[in-house]
Order: sequence, then C-alpha cells, then structure tokens
Amino acid sequence: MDMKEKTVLITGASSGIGKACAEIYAKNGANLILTARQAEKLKSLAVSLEDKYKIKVYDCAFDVRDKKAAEDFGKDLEASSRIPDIFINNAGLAKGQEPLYEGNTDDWDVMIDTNVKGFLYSARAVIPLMMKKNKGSIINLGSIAGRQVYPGGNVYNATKFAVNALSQAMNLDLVNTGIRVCAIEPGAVETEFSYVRFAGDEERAKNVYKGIKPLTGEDIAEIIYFVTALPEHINIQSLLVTPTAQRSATLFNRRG
Ligand code: 8X3
Repeated sequence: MDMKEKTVLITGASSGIGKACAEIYAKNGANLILTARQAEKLKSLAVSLEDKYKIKVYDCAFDVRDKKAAEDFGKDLEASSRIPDIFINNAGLAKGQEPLYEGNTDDWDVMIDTNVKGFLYSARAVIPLMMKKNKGSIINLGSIAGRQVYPGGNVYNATKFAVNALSQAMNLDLVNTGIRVCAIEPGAVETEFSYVRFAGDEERAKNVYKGIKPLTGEDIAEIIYFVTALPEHINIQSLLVTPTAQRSATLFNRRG
C-alpha cells in the first residue's frame, strides 16, 4: 500500500508508541493528524516531521478526556475535509500498581477517563468520518494487560480489558464497511510508560525492564505499519506482542 496518499491520525502522538508511529508514517510519505495534550511538544514534533520528510502535519492539542474537545475535533476535521485513512487510537496510560484496597482513586479516574472514556470519545469523533470513505484501518492500543490480570494491575487491567472488548465490538459494528480494526496488545515496551506509572520514580521504572531486552516504541510502530499496509481484504483483528524474554504478563527470563 502506498502511504504517500494516506492521512494518518494518531492520538497520544507526542511520546512513546504514538511518536514512533508518527515518525514511521512520516518517513513513508503519509500526511499526519497528530493530537496530544501538550501543545508545545506536539507543535515542535509536527514542525520537525514536516521539515524532515516534506509532508503535511495538522496538529491539534486537546485532552481526550474532554468530551466536548473530542467532539469539536471531529467537527473541525470534517469541516476542513481531513478524513483519516488510518486511525491510531493510542492515548493511554497507567498510574500506580497498588493492590485494589490501597489504590489511589484519583489515579483510577485518570486511567478510566483516558483509556476507556477518552478512547471512546476519540472513536466516536473519528469513525463517522472514516465511514464516508467506507474503508481504512483502525489500530487500537490495547495491552497484554487486557488479556491477563497481574498483581496490582487491577484498574489498569480493567481499562485494557475494556479496550479489548471495544475493539471486538468495533469489528462487529463495522462489518458492513471496509474499515478493519486491529487491537495491538504489547507486553513490556520501554517508553515513558513506567515513569508515568510510578510517578517519576526512575529506579522503579527501570526495574520493570531489568535483565531483559524490552520492546521499543519503534518495534511496535513497525508492527502497526505492517498491519495497516497489508492488502485491504486482510484484517488482523488482534496481535499480542511481547519481548522474547517475556511469555506472559508476569513470566520473564531476567538474565541481567
Ligand atoms: C503495558 C504492559 O505489562 O505493564 O500495557 O501492563 S504492562
């Protein structure tokens, strides 16, 4: 598939897997629509990708938790005829890993509001636009945490189980269209993920990847690119991806 004619929309585009996706599609000549919370960070990414790859980037900073902002974003895209061919519903995060009975309820709100409600608001705003073309690819960022619960994962697990369910639901609801839906479900990917989860505790974050060769955001971006570049009649509905040193949510071969 030639990406040069395609428009790729990425939420949570300013860091981690989202940023790596922006880079790989830009490198292959796609035009981008990028969203994230931090306007300045997003703008500087947009400008650098435009310069480097001579593509068009439309950046729109908003918080996916804000229902009205997500609705306005959809209207803005429609009014300016920016219809995505590929939609990477990526914005999400983990906060904390305490047992449920000690959990921070503010952290729960942030995870549920971002990973479930923000995911849904984004989908509700963008999918109707894609239906105008009646084809395209949706990539939902799930997690191994959406297939297997692990100690302290509780609410984060629940949000990623929701993403898993909603990806399946999207495939059913879009059966009469050419829009295909894939849940990418990574295990250990070394990005800012664990720093955010452990509120900037570097040592705790580093320990997550200790003694293993983790996946990188670029690894996942390559897989996402592959899935969306396949011929239109192929729909990979889900992909569980781990480092070779990880075989379940909790089983690692830590040599280091
Ligand atoms: C990220 C992977 O195992 O930390 O979703 O939940 S894990």
